[in-house]
Amino acid sequence: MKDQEQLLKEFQEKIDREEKIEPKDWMPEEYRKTLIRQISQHAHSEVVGMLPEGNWITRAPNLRRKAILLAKIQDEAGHGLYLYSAAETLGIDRDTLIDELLSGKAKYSSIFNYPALTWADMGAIGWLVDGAAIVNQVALCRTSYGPYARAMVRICKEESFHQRQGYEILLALCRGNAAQKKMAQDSLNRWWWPSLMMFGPSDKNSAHTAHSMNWKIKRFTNDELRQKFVDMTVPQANVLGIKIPDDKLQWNEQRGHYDFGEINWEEFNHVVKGNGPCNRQRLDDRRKAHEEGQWVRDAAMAYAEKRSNKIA
Ligand code: BYC
Repeated sequence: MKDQEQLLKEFQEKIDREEKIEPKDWMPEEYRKTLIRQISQHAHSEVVGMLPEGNWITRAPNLRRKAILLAKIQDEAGHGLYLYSAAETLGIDRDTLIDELLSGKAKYSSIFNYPALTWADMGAIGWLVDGAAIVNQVALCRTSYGPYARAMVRICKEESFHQRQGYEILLALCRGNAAQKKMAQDSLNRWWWPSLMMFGPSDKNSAHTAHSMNWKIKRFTNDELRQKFVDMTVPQANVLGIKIPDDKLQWNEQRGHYDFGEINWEEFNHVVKGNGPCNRQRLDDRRKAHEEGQWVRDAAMAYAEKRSNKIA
């Protein structure tokens, strides 16, 4: 029988060789816990992330926009399901994860605690929020845990369509009349900073980054990904002809990156602690949806039992 030290050594060597860790492989308890935490927070973000856009289905400006928005929101539900399944392979059941979300114990992305006030926000969410999600998730396609990495590959394909549909909404508004362009600008003003916060605390304040990088759960730090997002997004804002609300934003020739202003970390902490503009509403809506969906779960269970009796 191998001792703990030997198991740990072999585990790290496997990760360093870029081999995937699979559900039945030996893994340190901390690795399992970190993954359950991150994957479940990610799954909750996908599910809660349906809410701000869901509010706009009945108010989409035309049938085409409505069909696209519906499809996008359904995709987010699917992403939540892949991710809950990936978390379940680590030995935790879905009911426990959902209870943790509904009781307010589990975190989900801060971004979904901001309100979607205008149609332009559907554009900004697609462009900036899905854009930030892609930057983070493309890196996660190479995460060390097999089921999470495979879920990410599929999610990224859909996410890039989401990002483009958001950008296209804003492009239409920016090519429209003055009021439409103003609406697009206002939306960028409100979503820019919360989008940068999606990448988490700065590296010096990030509790989990060092461990997660060592285990290759995360492939880039929070600040590295945030910088990638800024560098990618500034030229896109220029094409739209709207201004990113940051006076410190400027190209730094020496670094080969954009410099940008300081994030309001007080606001970030406030939102993460449950005190953002929509935290309470989001959880109330999720609880209501869960209660109202009880009959669907009961029906599915009754059907599954009936089928298994027949097979037996
Ligand atoms: N909001 O040590 P850190 C989407 C927490 S949605 C809230 O850096 P880590 C989409 C963090 O959890 C995008 N909490 O942590 C859906 C930790 O708390 P605990 C969701 C945050 O894990 C629909 C503490 O702060 N994407 O795609 O190393 C429509 C310390 O942070 C946030 C993912 O979840 C935040 N923004 O790094 C459109 C991606 N940031 O657990 C789009 C997967 C940090 O100690 N997740 N916290 O209580 C990750 O990549 C990492 O978990 C993070 C944080 C980069 C988010």
